[in-house]
Amino acid sequence: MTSTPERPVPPVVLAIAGSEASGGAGAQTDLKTFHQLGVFGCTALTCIVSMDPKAGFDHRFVPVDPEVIHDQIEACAGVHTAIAAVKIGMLGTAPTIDVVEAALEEYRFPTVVLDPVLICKGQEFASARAVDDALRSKILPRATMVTPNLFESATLAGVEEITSVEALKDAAKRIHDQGAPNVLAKAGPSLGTGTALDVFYDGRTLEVLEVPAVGTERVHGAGCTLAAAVTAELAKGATPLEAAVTAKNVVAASIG
Ligand code: PXL
Repeated sequence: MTSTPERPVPPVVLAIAGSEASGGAGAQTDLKTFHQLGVFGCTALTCIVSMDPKAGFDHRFVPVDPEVIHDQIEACAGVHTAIAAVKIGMLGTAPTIDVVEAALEEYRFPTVVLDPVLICKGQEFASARAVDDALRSKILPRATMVTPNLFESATLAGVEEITSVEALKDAAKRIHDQGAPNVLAKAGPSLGTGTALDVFYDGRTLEVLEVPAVGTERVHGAGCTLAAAVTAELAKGATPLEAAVTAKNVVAASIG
């Protein structure tokens, strides 16, 4: 691709994420969001999720062979001369976390956004303590920005549950102290504030970001869209706080 003033080459971003077959979350959502925000997306699939309509839409989860995950990242890094930012979504197993950690070490991508997916649509899919710990110790410190939801914030911060804005602020600080320079701890509509509320913390600035809530339900794929939008905006040169603000507006517009 050649860059011209009329047709500048878009930044390339990589989603290391799971496939969610129905297209409502995961890598499929990431690619749509990347395209919407004018960046070029490529993917390394970590797992295949097929929700089961016969069993309350439970998540049937099949991990991709770690070597194949490695090969996909290698292909993306080889084909594209520069990957401006990486979004990490569902990993789910210890061997997947290990191979992604090794790739982050090898390729030293300049910006890494971690959506620490431990739960989808109310269903905890990776309850194994070892997986939580591996994500916290091996991937979190390599992230430029992390975007946990309430449950994931509680897990990463090591607290029982988060039921107030003050507790969410505290959790964001604890997660920052574990090595993630920018934290966007998401409550969405779940704290009953009548808004979609998230807390941003970068070690100095603590901002409560709110937009009018669209309904009171948690929305499947909203977290993926938010993290993908943050990744796209960072790739285009936004600051982490600017990226968070834009991403919240993108999610609100996509739900409303
Ligand atoms: O929304 C979290 C999520 C992320 N990635 C994949 C998913 C889900 C939830 O269903 O299936 C692949």
